[in-house]
Amino acid sequence: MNRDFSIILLMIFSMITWGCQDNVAPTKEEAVSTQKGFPFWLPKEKPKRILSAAMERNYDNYMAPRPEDNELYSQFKYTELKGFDYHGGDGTISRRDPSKVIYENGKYYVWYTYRHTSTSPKGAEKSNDTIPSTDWDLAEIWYATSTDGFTWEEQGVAVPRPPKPRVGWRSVTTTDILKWKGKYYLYYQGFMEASGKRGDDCPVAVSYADSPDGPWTPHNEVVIANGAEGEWDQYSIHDPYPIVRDGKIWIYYKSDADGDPRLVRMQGLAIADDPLGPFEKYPLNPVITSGHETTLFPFEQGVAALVIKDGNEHFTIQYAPDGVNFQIAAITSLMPTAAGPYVPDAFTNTQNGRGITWGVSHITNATTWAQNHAVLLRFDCDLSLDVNDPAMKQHNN
Ligand code: AAL
Repeated sequence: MNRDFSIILLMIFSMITWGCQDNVAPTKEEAVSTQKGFPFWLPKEKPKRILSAAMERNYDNYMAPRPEDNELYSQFKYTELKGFDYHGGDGTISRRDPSKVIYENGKYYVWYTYRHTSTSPKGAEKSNDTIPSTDWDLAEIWYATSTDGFTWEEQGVAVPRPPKPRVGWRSVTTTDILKWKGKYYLYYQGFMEASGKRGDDCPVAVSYADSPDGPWTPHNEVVIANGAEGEWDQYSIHDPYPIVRDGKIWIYYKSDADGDPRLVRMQGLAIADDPLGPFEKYPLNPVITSGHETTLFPFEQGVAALVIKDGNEHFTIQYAPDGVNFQIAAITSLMPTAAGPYVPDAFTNTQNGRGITWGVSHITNATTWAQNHAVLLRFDCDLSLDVNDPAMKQHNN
């Protein structure tokens, strides 16, 4: 090897070594002691130095400073479900607003709003006894079962529209399931008028059964009523979503402005000792200022919420250690609409919620404001604390 070549090799080696040394992370003490600019990596713990507002927020507002370490951050994957017919997508059949998925009798169950009408929705003006105003008008609650969460067998009606003037005679929609002391309860919106003609100002009704296959007995009484005039939930109680917490039934719900420009969609909570009520509304309602349909699940000692479209904090995942004081834990995108997750510990009164990895959501074909029809989809995500936990693993695919 000639001398010049050896010198070049030595220079290259020194440059590499120098570069490596430069990339060695300083200790925490070194990072704290220097105020000369932020290190290029993101320390897990908030540095004890003056931070910009954005960096302060990055440590204070989320569950971890990097989404990769944030257990409440996830992206979402969608898969078409097998087993549902939509009549060529002509808008005469719709399935939307699925419940949580539960696992009983060796299979998964999901309930949803099912509309099968002679025409697609035509808006409030043109609606009548057989023509729906919106996608969720003239609907019933149907259910389906599956052994793998991808291929479903539609089982038929669970809750039909009751005769007029009972609650829900015009439409029963947007249901969710509770299992309590061996019995099953479906909570749903009971329309007394077509959607679009103030029928959306509806309260919550409930039916109960000894088996998830029914038969379902309607309670025939409003179980969560609209708020008094001027209250945030005066117009509607939508998207009832029960979980069991502190030994009681906690139902989160959405209220809607229904055209009142002073109001926005927000989410509140009502709590009862008995599934048929009385439900007491939480005094600090609303507890979530954003989002559309409600989707929540026990997470560690608290409750996590998928907060999708609508409101300043849309497309966030939020967490409340006490189930009521929610903070933004993560910001994400393409979140599942009207998600009904598989929540193994929704009714176990857990103080150590394990999270979710999949569920059923819907997607709408919004050709007009009235919406042509909606389709159920499977979503997968990683919002689970431990996918290897036997309770999660048992039924996860
Ligand atoms: C949904 C839900 C409620 C509304 C309508 C049908 O996605 O928020 O159910 O009433 O839209």
